Amino acid sequence: MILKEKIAEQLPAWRERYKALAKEHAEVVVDKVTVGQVVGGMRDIKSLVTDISFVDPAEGIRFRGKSIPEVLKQLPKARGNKIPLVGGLYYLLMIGEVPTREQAMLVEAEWAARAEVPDHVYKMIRSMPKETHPMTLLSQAVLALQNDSAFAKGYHAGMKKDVYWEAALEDSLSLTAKLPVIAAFIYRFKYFGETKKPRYNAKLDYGANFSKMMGVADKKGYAELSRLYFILHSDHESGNVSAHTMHLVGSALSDPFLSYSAALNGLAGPLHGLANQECLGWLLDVYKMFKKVPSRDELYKFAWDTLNSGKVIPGYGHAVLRVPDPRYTAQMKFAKERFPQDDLVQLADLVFDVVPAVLKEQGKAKNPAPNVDAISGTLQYFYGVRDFDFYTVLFGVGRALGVTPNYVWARALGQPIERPKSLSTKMLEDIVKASQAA
Ligand code: CMX
Repeated sequence: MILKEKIAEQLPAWRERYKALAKEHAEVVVDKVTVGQVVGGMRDIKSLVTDISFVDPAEGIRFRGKSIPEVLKQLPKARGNKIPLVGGLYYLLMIGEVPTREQAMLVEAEWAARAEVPDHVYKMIRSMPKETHPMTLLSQAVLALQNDSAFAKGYHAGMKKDVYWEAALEDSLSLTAKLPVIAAFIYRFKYFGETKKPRYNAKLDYGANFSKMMGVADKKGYAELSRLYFILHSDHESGNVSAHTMHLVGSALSDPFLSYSAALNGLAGPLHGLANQECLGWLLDVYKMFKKVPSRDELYKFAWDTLNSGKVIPGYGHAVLRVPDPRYTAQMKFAKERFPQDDLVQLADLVFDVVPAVLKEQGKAKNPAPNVDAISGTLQYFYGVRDFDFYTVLFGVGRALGVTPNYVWARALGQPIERPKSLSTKMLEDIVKASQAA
């Protein structure tokens, strides 16, 4: 299998580098940690290692060193498409090289071979109460896949540590292959009452399959959007809640299914992945209130009313980024190239003009610029996917593409169980007193 061969080729050199850091340079100081960071969500503490992606506060995400525009330009595309194959992105994240079209297609074929979802997963979803949140269904479905985990089986059969990554890769391919099928089933089942299993067509790529299984009207347009969406949502370093959860749970040698189900539960939080359902809700509230795209002054007042009522403006701000998120920019470009006249796209554009100024005036948000969620729901809405609570499920399909390469490499490099140290409030106060006395 292409990914296995390529990782095996690279592994000895990576292991040497990693071992040297752990054994020979363990005492070198990386950073200092302040009280503000300890009580402030560990913001910016440099304590995770990943070579898959890096978020530059002034530039945004780079996947294996490549910016979003570079990724979208350089990764191979299927004939007649403008957005790259998702299989190419997975290859890039796993291997660190831009694949040929043929290599990307080999990854697509690995997915097609593993896309069948066991019956008990469908049964489990069908048996849940109708009002269950789709993220709950997705997370449960991933857990339900766990009994087939090659990693769990291998571990209990005495698998050697230096081949953990091979079983992790097998599970990662199986998980990422099944996620779009499960997501599409949840969509058709929850909102349309359909119970039949979606069928993955080995002749179509990941994006086209997802579009077909979702049953949207414009299959070609939605396939392009799906490719873009999954690529953009794949990875954002290791410190965000979903990626960090995957890393943390995986560090206990929980298999990729157990770890990703946990990650999805973090993604379901309103300050993380759930924000994309709230963003579109806010835009639609604006639109309903004015019954059209409002004037700048009207929008300015609406934004202030939101802040004055104690709410945040969803889709704006970021824990790390200090510029407009390039994932926002790429999606806005997609919308403007394809449906610039759409009222919600125009409204989202106006929000981009008005809201950063409002947030600056308010003076709280460190970054008044849009993040990935400020536009992603608008694009789904255009193609007829209008059940907001489903949007985080889409994020859940995409995020697996980034966190599973991290999982595979964490096992390949033998990363240890994570265990930061805790302090009591009194201990922190004593540290403050001692620093004041000094
Ligand atoms: N609207 C109103 N206030 C905002 C704001 C926004 N969009 N963004 C930040 N602020 C406020 C914070 O609530 C905080 O206020 P308090 O001091 O009263 O608690 C203050 O500005 C400072 O926050 P920050 O350091 O700039 O931002 P954080 O790192 O604490 O939080 C985020 C980042 C994304 C949670 C925050 O900007 C937010 O709530 N944005 C809206 C929700 C959203 O879009 N989430 C999607 C995140 C995307 C992702 O997960 O990838």
